[in-house]
Amino acid sequence: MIIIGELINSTRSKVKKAIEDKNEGYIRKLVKLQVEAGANYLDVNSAMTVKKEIEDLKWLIEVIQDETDVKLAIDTPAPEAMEAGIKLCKKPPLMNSITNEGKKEKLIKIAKEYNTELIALPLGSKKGLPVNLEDRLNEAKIILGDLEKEGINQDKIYLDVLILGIGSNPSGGRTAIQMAGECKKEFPGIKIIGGLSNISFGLPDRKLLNRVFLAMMIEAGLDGAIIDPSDKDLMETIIASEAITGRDKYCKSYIKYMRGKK
Ligand code: THG
Repeated sequence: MIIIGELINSTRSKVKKAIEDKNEGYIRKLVKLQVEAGANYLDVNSAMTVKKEIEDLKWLIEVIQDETDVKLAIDTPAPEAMEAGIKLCKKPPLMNSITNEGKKEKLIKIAKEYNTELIALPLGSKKGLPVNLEDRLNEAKIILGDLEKEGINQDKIYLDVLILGIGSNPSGGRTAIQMAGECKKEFPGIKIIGGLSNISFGLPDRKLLNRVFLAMMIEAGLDGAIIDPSDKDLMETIIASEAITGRDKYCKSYIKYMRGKK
């Protein structure tokens, strides 16, 4: 499973405050925590400080890269911020994300220019979020079609299934699970990912919901997840799910992990 650490996000109030206070120590702590827990990418988002998004994003990227070589995922819908961020990255980052909204062309141009990986988020060709499976698959086909037309290699593309909170969207869980299964079949060369913690917005015991959902998504075919890697129960759920679904052949990783714990 490809792990994208979600903790450095300005929608989290402590992170927003750390950005405002230029509290490097707090950001460095979040970097270490996620890298030591096994993150393959670190998501970076400063969009909550809208007016200063670019300036804050640059500051975050400098602080993070001073602490780790792990690749970044730049989490912004704004092409200007995306490009400014990419320019600072020592390794080509993962663009998070490109949708079917108006900024698509600009963002695809940036992806080509800097040869980055990218997350395609299936929404935006029509008003409102694609709540049902059919609309969501349609959005995915449109964006993947455009990326192909532009000559972007499949191995650069991560398709996000779009995960909506079950607190406000009763079908959010099942639609995401079905979407993962369908996309795995329809777009076999493309990695399927999702922002797992979205599922539990506003609900109690979020970690329980997150890890049960993650187990189901792994069975459906998920290749990567935007999660909090410092949640040990969640990481163990991944290891167990990979063993159960046969991705971890003869449970080698599972056994190694459990031996290491003793
Ligand atoms: N797909 C893609 N990118 C994404 C998402 C996605 N980026 C953002 C998000 N979804 C994934 N990251 C988070 C980060 C934080 C939370 C959830 C997902 C979260 N935050 C608390 C909340 O909103 O309740 C913050 C509380 C606080 O500290 O103030 O749950 O789906 N491509």
